[in-house]
Amino acid sequence: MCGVVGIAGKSPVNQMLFDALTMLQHRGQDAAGIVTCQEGRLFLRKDVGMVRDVFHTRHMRALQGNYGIGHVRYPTAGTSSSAEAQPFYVNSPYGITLAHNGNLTNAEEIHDDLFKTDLRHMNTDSDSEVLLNVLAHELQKRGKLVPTSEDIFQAVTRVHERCKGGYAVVAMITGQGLVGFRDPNGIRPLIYGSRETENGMEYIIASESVAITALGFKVERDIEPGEAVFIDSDGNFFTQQCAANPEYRPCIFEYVYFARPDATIDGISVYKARLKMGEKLAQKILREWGDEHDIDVVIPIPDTSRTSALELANMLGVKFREGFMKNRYIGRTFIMPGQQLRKKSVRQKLNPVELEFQGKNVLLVDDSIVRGTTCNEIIQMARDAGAKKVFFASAAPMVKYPNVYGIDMPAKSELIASE
Ligand code: PIN
Repeated sequence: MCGVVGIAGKSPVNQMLFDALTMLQHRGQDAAGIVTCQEGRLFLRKDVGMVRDVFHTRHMRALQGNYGIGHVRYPTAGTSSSAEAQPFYVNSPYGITLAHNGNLTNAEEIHDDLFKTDLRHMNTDSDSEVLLNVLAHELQKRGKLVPTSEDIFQAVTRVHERCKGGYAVVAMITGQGLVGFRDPNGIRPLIYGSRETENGMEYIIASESVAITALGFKVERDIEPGEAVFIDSDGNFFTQQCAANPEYRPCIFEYVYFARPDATIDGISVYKARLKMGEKLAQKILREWGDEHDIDVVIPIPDTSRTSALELANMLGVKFREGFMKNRYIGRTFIMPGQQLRKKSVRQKLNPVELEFQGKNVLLVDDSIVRGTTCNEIIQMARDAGAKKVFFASAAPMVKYPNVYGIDMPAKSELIASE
């Protein structure tokens, strides 16, 4: 998963983009990048690392201009180099830069087409570079010196026809404007906001509403599945539905653990969704075990599951206790590649408060169970801390099939619920 942001401003956007990426840091801690545009010149800084480590004062100073886009990346197979950090750039037509969150499921096929029929070279294995080249090719075909909003929307329509999968995209067309669009199923989130300044209206497009509100912009609304928005270089705002058959099919993992709880996606509060997951889980426990259950205490696996575990405990009328303390200086475990590393990092990340376990029947709640490896480790930790019985529950439903739309997930055979 990744985080994207784009700002069409009336004053320099470097600090705003930095702040927005910091608000989206939870979506990817592997690499970060910003590109800005001033008088037809692009200024780019991207590298592996967290936002605060990638952008030093000298980089920030160099990121000049009132328009720009940014990206935070989380690692998936084959993306660990700084060359694959985003935004990506293609020089023709106009000079286009693009930041993408999601995953194309037909990237290989398009990659071949782009070379054979469109004679386009790609320098990485990233599907985002494929997406950028499709957009560039479709804009080029229109052959305009200055593209109109109609040209841009037509090009996005062609992107929807050619690209399959999940994508939320922000792109900057040098000297022409800022574009944002979402796949026809709205799999990945994208939302925009605005604010009035003394120089005129400014616009922001971002993966999550938190990046909009924290910067003092007003949330306008989510970009619809298949819709594109375009803000031209004068700050005029255009929008159009570009998909033939848009159909809303969002990714549940945004609500389960990906997005920040204070975000609202497609009108649904992530926090509220997590409370509801806790409520559903409580109903299931009561349905299957009745009031006779012997749970003494509900303990969340921090951080994401807290909201669900709290509501679950309330509904069961059982104590909610913080039994695991988290080392906040260690990154999110699911973004760490390799089983061994993941296992080690669980022990480094979570430490039990023993008195909450000693002699008790504990119900541990995580946001989801994917491979089931970290929960084994956590169950062992609870036993070692002196728990009498350990129950383990997942706030999310069983994960039976891999998610191919941009969530880092193992093959079906590695999913504990696959059988
Ligand atoms: C927690 C994210 N969450 C923790 C991701 C582990 C499943 N795992 C999915 C649980 S947080 S496993 O957002 O990083 O805080 O079942 O694959 O072992």
